[in-house]
Amino acid sequence: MKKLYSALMTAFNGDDTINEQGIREMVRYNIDVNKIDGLYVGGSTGESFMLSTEERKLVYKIAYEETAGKVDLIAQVGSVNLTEAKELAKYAADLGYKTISAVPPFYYHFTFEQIKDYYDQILAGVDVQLIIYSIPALSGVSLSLDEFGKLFENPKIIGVKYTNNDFLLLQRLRSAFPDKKIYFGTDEMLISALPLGIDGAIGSTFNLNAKRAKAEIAAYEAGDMKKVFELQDVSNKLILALIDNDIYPSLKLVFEEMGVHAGYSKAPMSKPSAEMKAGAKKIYETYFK
Ligand code: SI3
Repeated sequence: MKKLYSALMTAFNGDDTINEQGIREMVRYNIDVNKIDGLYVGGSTGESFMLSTEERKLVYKIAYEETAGKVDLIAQVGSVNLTEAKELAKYAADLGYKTISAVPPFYYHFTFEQIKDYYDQILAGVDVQLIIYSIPALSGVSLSLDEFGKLFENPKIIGVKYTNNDFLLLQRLRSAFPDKKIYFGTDEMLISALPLGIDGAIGSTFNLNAKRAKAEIAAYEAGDMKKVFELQDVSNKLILALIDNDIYPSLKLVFEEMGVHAGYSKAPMSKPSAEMKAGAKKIYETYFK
């Protein structure tokens, strides 16, 4: 059975401090209403690369407490600062996380040997499994099939969160590594990834749109491709409307329309304008009412 994970957002107050209550409300919505299989904590959607080490730890802690073992949790610990990544991995493991994830080290165009060493160092001495976070469009780091193979030689590396539109590489990964987990991360292209044997999907829009995405997966598993197309078509209209309205703040604004107090995004992300609020209200009324 393919799994669906929401990439948890971080709620901020108007002064860019962490809004703990907002995070708790989003976790609860994902568990109680979305019936989600799990949460990806501290990724791009969580605006994590703009947080301090202590703030990243706080988000892991809130998610861990609020889920209370009810759903799977994955803590994204990657950082260009390897010391921070190792500290976060240890913190998450000590809290009780069984799975972590890490974006490759970015910005300095590290060699593959340096990237491999980064993963091995993160995993040394912590009793967790790891999912590589591959998101070349944002990290600037593209891994080849051969390089994935070398990283997968570490038995603690159990798979990849694949936010990449290279479907040839996705198919080759599936064929070459049938025992590794592949979670797809481009929500608007789920329809194209399903036939390639993914183990599930992790994404930002599932915070709001999990029911439709789960129905799409169920239709795919039942062989009803017409329904798969129809559901993806509605999802894509929704996702493109969110992107046009500035996706992370807008996901939170739509949550507010649903009565979930998701707070703000952190500067330099935008605080909502009147126009964005009107856009989010329209998205809510069109796709969720
Ligand atoms: O939080 C995370 O790390 C993610 O899950 C990232 C996820 O792959 C999202 N990508 C980004 C860059 O945010 C997608 O869910 C994305 O928002 C969605 O497909 C809309 O383009």
